[in-house]
Amino acid sequence: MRHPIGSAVIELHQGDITAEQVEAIVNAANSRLAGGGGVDGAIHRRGGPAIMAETNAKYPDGCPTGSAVISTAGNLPAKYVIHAVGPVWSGGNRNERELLAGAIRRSLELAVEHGCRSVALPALSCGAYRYPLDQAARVALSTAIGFLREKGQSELVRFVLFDAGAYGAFAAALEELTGKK
Ligand code: AR6
Repeated sequence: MRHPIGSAVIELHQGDITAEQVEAIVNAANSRLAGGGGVDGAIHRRGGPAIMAETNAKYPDGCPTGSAVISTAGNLPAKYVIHAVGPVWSGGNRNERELLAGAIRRSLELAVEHGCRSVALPALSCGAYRYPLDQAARVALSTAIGFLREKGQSELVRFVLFDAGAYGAFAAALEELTGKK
């Protein structure tokens, strides 16, 4: 699924984010940048030790929840990995929405600051961190749409969803937000 926003495009793909041929891929990291399972595990496994070596050296204090930092992509096809730290879902009254939007916005800013014209993001916070998919999809997509409308650059923002359930939730949210079937 594809939706133009000015001269930019938002795309939804189902698949494994580590295989994406884009300039930057976003990792679903934790605030210690310590590695883990899910997207994080797959990125470090396929990207190799260069990624962790760089984040340890550059960001010894980790990255706050709601923000992101950037590193090499090691052996992955992308040029950069952007390590975004989404919130753990704890019912919706702990600023989860703002923190998720912040992590996504900072990721998109870092991509632009590093000259990337294409970036792929996973469904941040929707795995181990248990953010409800439908709500996360609306937050993620409205943040990306808002960013692209403001920045107005020709860019590709691709959400890469691992399974049909996540793809369906993002597709429904994109239709709802853009008023398009
Ligand atoms: N490509 C695309 N999406 C994937 C992939 C993949 N290879 N693998 C899983 N997903 P998660 P979080 C989906 O748990 O919730 C880690 O331990 C998955 O189905 O990766 O932000 C970190 O170290 C789900 O929809 O990230 C942190 O401690 C989505 O990606 C913590 O988990 C996000 O799931 C972060 O948790």
